[in-house]
Amino acid sequence: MHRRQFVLGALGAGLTAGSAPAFAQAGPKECTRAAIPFGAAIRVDLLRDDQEYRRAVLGHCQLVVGEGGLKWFDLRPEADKFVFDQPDRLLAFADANGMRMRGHTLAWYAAMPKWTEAISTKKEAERVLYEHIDTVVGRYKGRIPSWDVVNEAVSEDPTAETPMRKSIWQDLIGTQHVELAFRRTAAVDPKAQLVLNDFGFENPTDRCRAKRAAFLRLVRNLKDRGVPLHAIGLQGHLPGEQEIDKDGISRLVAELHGMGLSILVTELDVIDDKLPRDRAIRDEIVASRARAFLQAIGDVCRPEAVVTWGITDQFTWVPIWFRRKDGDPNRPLPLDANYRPKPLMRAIQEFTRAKA
Ligand code: 9MR
Repeated sequence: MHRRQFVLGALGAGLTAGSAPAFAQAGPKECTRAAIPFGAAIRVDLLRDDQEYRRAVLGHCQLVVGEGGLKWFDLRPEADKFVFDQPDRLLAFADANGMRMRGHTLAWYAAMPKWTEAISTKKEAERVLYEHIDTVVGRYKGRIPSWDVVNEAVSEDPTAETPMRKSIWQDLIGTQHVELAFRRTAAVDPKAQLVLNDFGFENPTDRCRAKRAAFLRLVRNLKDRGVPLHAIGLQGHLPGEQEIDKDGISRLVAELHGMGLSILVTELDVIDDKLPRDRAIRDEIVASRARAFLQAIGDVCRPEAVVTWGITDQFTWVPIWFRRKDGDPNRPLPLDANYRPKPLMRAIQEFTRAKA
């Protein structure tokens, strides 16, 4: 048997790799009971250089998103130069294997190239943002069906006076940059699903409560103004040591669903720097956090996709910021460093499979 079929068969996934998901623009009338597409953030060089990695992606994923590649500092090393090599290769891989690729991201505070620091007026910021959206979304029109148009626009610690995060866009254009980015993207690719993506919603803390409230205010305002916003990306970088606020998440999803928005889980992983060293115990806690988070969403309306931010513990952003003090490698993802499925993978499979 082909390894890919074997992996899928063994894990009993509801969807085969290669059955490409569609992305909704209008909000779901009914919440789906069908199998939910699973995907992961990809480092495209590894697809070429690491056969085990490639097989894992082929075996498990129905959709992919570049962990980098479409970020400004990758795409635009200089003001007048676009480098499409990484996203072109990832899209070719997705197309060749019947997967869908999501686009991440068009307007973000981070991963900006140095030259953008010289942008100093609202007019110039708008011009450069529009040029970016026209060029990038235009290039992939009809081929990248879902975009994280704006990423992490709301502050990590929002107050009534300062709900938005500092960024080149916020500083020069103001909160209106969100609306401008969505409208421009819709004008370039009217069929694409346009997503507002953010994190930090899921714990029973004042900070998360404030984040949910500020996020909802922004979304409501966008919807009231008729902005073409179709879905919300809940990233799901879950702090392993904290409980999931199931009511808080369910209420957030109910409000968003009530506004006709679809939900996607876009960057799931569990940050394990403060969890016990024992790997078996740690893996169970990681899985249980993800299960609680997914369940809190699914109890209201099952998400359109579940995407983890990487597929194997061997390649993850987590140690950049959350390296463990005891030196043991982080274990935030569904497959361990040797590509063996962990309890997190089983939790995701149970959640994503079709409901009777
Ligand atoms: O995992 C990504 C890492 O490789 C990049 O260096 C970093 C900066 O571009 O971004 C990381 O991905 C982030 C994502 O784009 C947005 N949400 C938080 C992710 C983890 O930091």
